[in-house]
Formats: sequence, structure tokens, C-alpha cells
Amino acid sequence: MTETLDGLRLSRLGDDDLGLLLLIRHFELKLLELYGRGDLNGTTHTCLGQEYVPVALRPLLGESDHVFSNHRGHGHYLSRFRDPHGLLAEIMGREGAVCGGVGGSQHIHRDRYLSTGVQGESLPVAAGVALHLKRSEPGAIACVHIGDGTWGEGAVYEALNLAALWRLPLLVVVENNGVAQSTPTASQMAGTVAGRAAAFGIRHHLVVSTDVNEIRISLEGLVAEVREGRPLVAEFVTHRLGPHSKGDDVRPAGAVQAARDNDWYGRYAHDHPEQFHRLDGTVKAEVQGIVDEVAARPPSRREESCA
Ligand SMILES: Cc1ncc(C[n+]2csc(CCOP(=O)(O)OP(=O)(O)O)c2C)c(N)n1
Ligand SMILES: [Mg+2]
Repeated sequence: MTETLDGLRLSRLGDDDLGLLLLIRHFELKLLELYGRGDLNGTTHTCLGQEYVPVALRPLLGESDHVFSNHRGHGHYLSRFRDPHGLLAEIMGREGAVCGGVGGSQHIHRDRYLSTGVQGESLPVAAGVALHLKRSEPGAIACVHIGDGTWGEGAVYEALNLAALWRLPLLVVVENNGVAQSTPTASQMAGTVAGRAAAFGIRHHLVVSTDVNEIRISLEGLVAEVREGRPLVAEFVTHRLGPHSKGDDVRPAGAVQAARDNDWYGRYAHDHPEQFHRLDGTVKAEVQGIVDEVAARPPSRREESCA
């Protein structure tokens, strides 16, 4: 066993939160299974192991806030809309697809939610939206998810510069899973995320816990300050449980084992067995039902397109 992220017992969640975590987990596992069978085309990047990040943020964000997601965005979408049917239909190209089946796994637009597969693209856009919100809807924020590898994109720094200069209500959520595709973070990043945020005078908050309740408490006050124009970089030290995309995991066995040891799923099952087992099987069956239902739909039509 490698050392766990915090080594502590996970606190008990409400059924609603645990149900959402499990929905994302089983949705992602099912996608890999469908791709493996050749039932899906294109590509996908699952958020296995990182599901707790958007679930923890969920009550801290409101409907007037914008969320900008990245290539690993299914958990972000499901946390915002709890709409597995629309997302699966989008990925499968079936009727009822949230963007008419033209966006697929990575390019989704719906009610103040936008994802992109292009690394670093979203941060300048989010900064622009944050400026708009500051002027016309004070109190609302733009929240943008990026990975550790995305700190290699110059656009990130242009956006941070403006966020600091113009005191933008911008929350940058960094999901630092220690790897970018196949490159370990330590091999490509000089210094730290914290140091880079500090260079712009932007506050940085490190989250090492996978405990949803604990994360919410630690971020609540900071996110409230983002609403007043104090940008924040919230860096989650997390683990990518699955491959980068599908079947392309080249990490050493130790790194994969560390991800498994820190996985909230097994830890929560251990810490709260009754609640976990009551919900886990139900949610898994629910996801299978969604797959069966969506797969039987006719193909999506482009005219349905994005909201
Ligand atoms: C501009 C650009 N360059 C390269 C890629 C190919 N690509 C997709 S994901 C990825 C790695 C991203 O790493 P990170 O930001 O750490 O996110 P993670 O995949 O670990 O969640 C790369 C290189 C891309 N999508 N966009
Ligand atoms: Mg990464």
C-alpha cells in the first residue's frame, strides 16, 4: 500500500452526493466498456478517480455562474445538470443529444456551461466572461477546470494576468493528477502551480483531501471572495484512475497503484459500507438502463444542436 492522500476516514455524505459520485463513476466505466466493444466512435477521456472535484464544488456554484470544462469533462457536466441521458446521447450520436451529436464527449454547450478539448483555450474565454459578469451581473463567477499539463499553454498566463489586473471573479480549478497524457508533471513543470499563481498576485489554495464535505468547508469562504473580484487558483492534488483516453496507460505500476489506493470509491465503501452498498448497485443498474434506452434511440439530427 502506498500512502493515501489524507489517510483519514472519509466523512459521511448525503445520499444525493454519494449518488452523484456513483453516477459519474458508473457512467465513465460504462463508456470505457462501450468503446472497448466498438459500440462508440471517436474518443473520450474519463474522469475516473477525479469525480469528487465537481461534486464538492457543486453547492458552491449557482445557476448564474459559468462553468468552463475541458477534455475530461463528463463529471463536470453531470454535476451541473445531472443529465446522463443527454450526455450519453451526445456521445453516442442519438436523439436527445445535448448538442445534436456534433459536440461529442469534449465539446458541449448548454446554459452557461462550455467544454473544449483544446488545452488552454477556455481560460482566456473564462476571463472574458468573468469581466462581463463583473460589469453586468456582479456576484456571479466564471469557474474553469484545467489540468496540470495545461500550464504549458501561454494563454493561461495571459488570462491570469488580466484576472489579477482587472480583479475578475474567476475561479481556476486545477485538477493536478500528476500527469499529462503520458508525461509526468515533474518532467514538464518548472516550479509549482502555487508559485505561478503567486507571480501574478493571485491567491492559491491547495486541496489534498478527497473528502467532499471537508473540501466544501475549506473552499466556501474563498469562493465567496471570488464573487467580490478576488480571483483564486484552487489546486486539487488528485489521481487519474484510468488511462489518459482509452487503453493508453503507460504509467509505471506504482503510479497506477497510488491512484487505486487513493480512490474515494474503495475508501468510501470501506468507511460507510451500508450506505455505499445500498446505493452502488442501484446506480450501476440505473446506468445500464440508461445505456439500453439511449442506444435504442434513432440517430441524432444536427438541427437539434446546442442550446
Ligand atoms: C492545444 C492542445 N495540445 C495538445 C492536446 C492533446 N492533449 C489532450 S489532453 C492532453 C494532456 C492534458 O494534460 P492535463 O492538462 O494534465 O489534463 P489531464 O489529461 O491530466 O486531465 C493533451 C496533450 C490538446 N487537446 N490541445
Ligand atoms: Mg494532468
